[in-house]
Amino acid sequence: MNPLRRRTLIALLALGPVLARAHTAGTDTSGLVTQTLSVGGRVKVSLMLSPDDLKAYPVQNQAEITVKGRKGETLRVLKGYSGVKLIDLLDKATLVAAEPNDLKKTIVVAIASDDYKAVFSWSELYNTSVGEGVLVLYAKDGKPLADDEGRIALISINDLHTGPRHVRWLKDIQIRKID
Ligand SMILES: Nc1nc2c(c(=O)[nH]1)N[C@H]1C(S)=C(S)[C@@H](COP(=O)(O)O)O[C@H]1N2
Ligand SMILES: [Mo]
Repeated sequence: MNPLRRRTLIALLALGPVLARAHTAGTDTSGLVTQTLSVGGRVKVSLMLSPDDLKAYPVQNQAEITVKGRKGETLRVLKGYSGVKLIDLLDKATLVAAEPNDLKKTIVVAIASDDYKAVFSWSELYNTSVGEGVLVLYAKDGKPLADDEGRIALISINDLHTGPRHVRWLKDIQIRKID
């Protein structure tokens, strides 16, 4: 291989991890930012919500949320966030349950614009203390969320490790029923 091609190859290899971590601070994530959140699937009324629309629901102010990674390490501390409970949005959309046991088979998928997904079960949301702490975030210190998180994000604050279900650039909430 000639030296030039070799240098190009090395440069590209060096860039790999940078591209893989494109969502981290300092990189341009403006292309991933979502301006609206849809709620659809097994609901009576589909919703399309902007951050302003979310203000119509009871506000949940969180002084401090610690985002923890898989090993329990603190990834970051979110301060001064405002959001709404996911279950308040689901109640507005009204889940479809044709048969009494349908809800126990129902799952709620939070989908981001980079196709990152996190799953909740209906039982977890409505029949455990986790549900109360699943928040759709839309403001920090009263201002819109920054590009590295998007205008709308979701977090499950009662999780042991809050990182994995901190869904940045939240785009869609899909309600599905398993077989
Ligand atoms: N949209 C989106 N959200 C995401 C991810 C992602 O790749 N895309 N990674 C998740 C993972 S695995 C972790 S640990 C946390 C870490 O980032 P944070 O400190 O910004 O929460 O973000 C989560 N949210
Ligand atoms: Mo993670």
